[in-house]
Amino acid sequence: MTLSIEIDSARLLRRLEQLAAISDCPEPPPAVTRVVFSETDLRARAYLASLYAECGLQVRVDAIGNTFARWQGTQPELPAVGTGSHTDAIPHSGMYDGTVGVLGALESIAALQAAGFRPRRSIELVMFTSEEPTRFGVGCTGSRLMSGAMTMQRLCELRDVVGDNYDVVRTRAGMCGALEDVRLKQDHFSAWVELHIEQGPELERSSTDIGVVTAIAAPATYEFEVHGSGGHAGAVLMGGRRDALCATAKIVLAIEYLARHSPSADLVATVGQLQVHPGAINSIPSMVRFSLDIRDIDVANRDEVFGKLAQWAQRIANQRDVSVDSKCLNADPPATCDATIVGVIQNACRELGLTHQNMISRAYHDSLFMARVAPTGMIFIPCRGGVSHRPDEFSTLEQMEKGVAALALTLAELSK
Ligand code: HGY
Ligand code: MN
Ligand code: MN
Repeated sequence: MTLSIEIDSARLLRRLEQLAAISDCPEPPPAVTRVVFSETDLRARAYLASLYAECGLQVRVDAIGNTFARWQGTQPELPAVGTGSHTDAIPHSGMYDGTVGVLGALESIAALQAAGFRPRRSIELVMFTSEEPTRFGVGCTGSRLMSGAMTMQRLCELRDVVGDNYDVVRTRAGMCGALEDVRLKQDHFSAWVELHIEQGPELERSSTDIGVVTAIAAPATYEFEVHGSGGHAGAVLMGGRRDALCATAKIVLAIEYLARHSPSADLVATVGQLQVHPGAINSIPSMVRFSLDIRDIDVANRDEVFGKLAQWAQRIANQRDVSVDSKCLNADPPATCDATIVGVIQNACRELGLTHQNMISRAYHDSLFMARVAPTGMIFIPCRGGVSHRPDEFSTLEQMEKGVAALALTLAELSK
């Protein structure tokens, strides 16, 4: 049966804008800040709950806030087809990252309902808790716990910037229930598909409508600490200093050098956070803590480059008579998308007359972990200039409409 899919993209945009207005960012939308378990995050969740009800979806929220909005199929006992993404947003970011995959999936479901489609397998729209690492230093805690990629013990070791542990923060935010119940049964989903903006320039460059993701890069996050001796900025002459910040500066440039000269062009390394102690104008830095986000589609190369940069860091520390330590927060393998799901997405594009190309995802997503519990695929839409994690992140209504339609036909095929 050829489904005639009508996407209400004006409603999608309206909802994206309403969600973007629920933000802690001092700048107005489209700049967005929405950190997990903040009061703003809870307001966004309440807004989304009102939308799920409009589609007649049955909603379940697990112990850490992963939200499952279910369109019951005619055979509800069968493993469901899953789709969705996240709505938390890093500080000063954009209004499309993650949200297109949640509100777009809602539009896909509404279009299928309007077209008279009845799924045999239930379709579950998932809004993951905490895809971004902003608060706890590790991303995708919702899908990690769901897929078993992270243990409850490890989750409860995570601390936020004020030192509160994850379990305390989630309980205070009103998330209740046993953490052990977050883990999905192995056959909970028969298939998983996430719609997301590309967060890169390839689709726009090749003027292609849809990116069919074949693999998701392997992310790793480390925390470095450099310790020197500090002291008075006026009294300690240059020769007698063990300046933690100057040593760190050399280490950060070494990281950039090694990433730029890596054998694999897919290797990327970023120092995004850096704290200086004591942080006084007239005191020599005695300790610097900084983050390292390092990724590659080739996990062996990622780990080899990390090993090299740890050696270089030690050498710089020795030369400067300071100490350097690093702690791994996460080091995940890449994920390969399921060939059958890739084929279903490609067929949906063909049926809709959409141009499409296979590609890898350099950003990570909850699908990186959902691939451990279900055959997984991702649908990318172009974003202007490839920009993301910035307020000027943007996709056109037409680009979103094509992505939502491709998702709708994909969900129909997987759930029929
Ligand atoms: O960092 C990422 O790749 C994702 O946007 N959280
Ligand atoms: Mn993001
Ligand atoms: Mn995202």
